[in-house]
Amino acid sequence: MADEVTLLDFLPSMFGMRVRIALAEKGIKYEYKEQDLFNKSPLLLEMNPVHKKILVLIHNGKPISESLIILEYIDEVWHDKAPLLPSDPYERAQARFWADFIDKKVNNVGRKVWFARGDEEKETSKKEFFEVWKQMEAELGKKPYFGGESFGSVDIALVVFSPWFYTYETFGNFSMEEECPKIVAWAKRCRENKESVARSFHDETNNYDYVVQLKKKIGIE
Ligand code: GS8
Repeated sequence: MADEVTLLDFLPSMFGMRVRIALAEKGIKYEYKEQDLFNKSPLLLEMNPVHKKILVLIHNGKPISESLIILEYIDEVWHDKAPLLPSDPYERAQARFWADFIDKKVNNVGRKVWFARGDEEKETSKKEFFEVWKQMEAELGKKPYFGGESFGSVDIALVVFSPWFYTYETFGNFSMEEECPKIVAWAKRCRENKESVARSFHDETNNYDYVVQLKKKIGIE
């Protein structure tokens, strides 16, 4: 039986982008169903009754949630094509450690930059933001990719934040290139060398507009 794969997704989502990249790396065809997060569909509520969030991968009728878990699921199910996680148990554990760090830290510090009010809060959010990104830069070191010579799961987990650099820079009034040049060069490398990244990279000004709208909706601006 051919695999039936459906994504309940939301185009600007970095979490959605992770899974779109992984599916493209593996060459898996899927049906894309854009979701309205302000008016959730009965299908989304049925498929992710716990968190009620995108994204959800539905594989042959069975739902899986949480982007990093989905990434590993994809790697395990389609293990014969383009491995995403290292096969060595220690390296696998390290890759999971960094993906977890990205989920716990990178997203949060970025949101703080978007939502910071007043000079003091803006300054603190910028400081926290670069503490985390410089940590990622140190982990990258001299390697071309977080996965070493090849693009892997940590690259996927992190590169999805790069279409948001423009939004971070605009709200934070700073330059990623000046503070983290190796990260900017790595993101460019991923986009230039990986069609899976280039194809799922969405318009940076749209992302900015999305955050402007979001701030209005939640009454921050
Ligand atoms: C995050 C999903 C998420 O935040 C993952 O898949 O990795 N840890 C999860 N989804 C957001 C949209 S992307 O910012 C969402 O669905 N929000 C709707 C809501 O919170 O009601």
